[in-house]
Order: sequence, then C-alpha cells, then structure tokens
Amino acid sequence: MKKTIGTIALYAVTTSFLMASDANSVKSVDNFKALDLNQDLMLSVEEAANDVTLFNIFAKADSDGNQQVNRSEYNDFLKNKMEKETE
Ligand SMILES: [Ca+2]
Ligand SMILES: [Ca+2]
Repeated sequence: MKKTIGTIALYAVTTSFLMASDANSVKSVDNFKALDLNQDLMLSVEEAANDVTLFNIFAKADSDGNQQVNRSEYNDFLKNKMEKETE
C-alpha cells in the first residue's frame, strides 16, 4: 500500500514537471513573437537587443550568418541556453 502511494506521488511530480516544461516552451515561442517587432519572422540585431542574452550571443545564434535570427536559429539558441543552465 505504501509503495502504491509513493508511485502515485512520483507520477504527480513527473506530470507537473512535464507541464512546467510545456509552459516554458510556449513562453519561448511567445518571446520570439514579442521580439519580432516587424513580424517578418526574423530577428534583426536591433530586435535582438531587447533580449540581453540573445543580443550577447547573436553572432553565435545566427548560424548562417545572414544578420537575422530565424525561428529555428532561435530554437537552437534556447536549446543551448537551457543546456547551459542545467549544467
Ligand atoms: Ca523582425
Ligand atoms: Ca540567420
């Protein structure tokens, strides 16, 4: 019986953790939209300047070097950022 309660508690923790991760990824997408002031689905240096972290690594995030960070480059930036934070 005790073991069952423990399993349920663990399940609840795992579920809320997954839900928190989902909320974070939704927020990330919204950030891209919020930063993309002219809504061309690309972030220019000027737009990236509104996000200090992105601005600092803009050249790295811009992996094809066209001076614009598109959504997939932005996602890579977020992925790298998250990997760094969990280190
Ligand atoms: Ca833009
Ligand atoms: Ca680019």
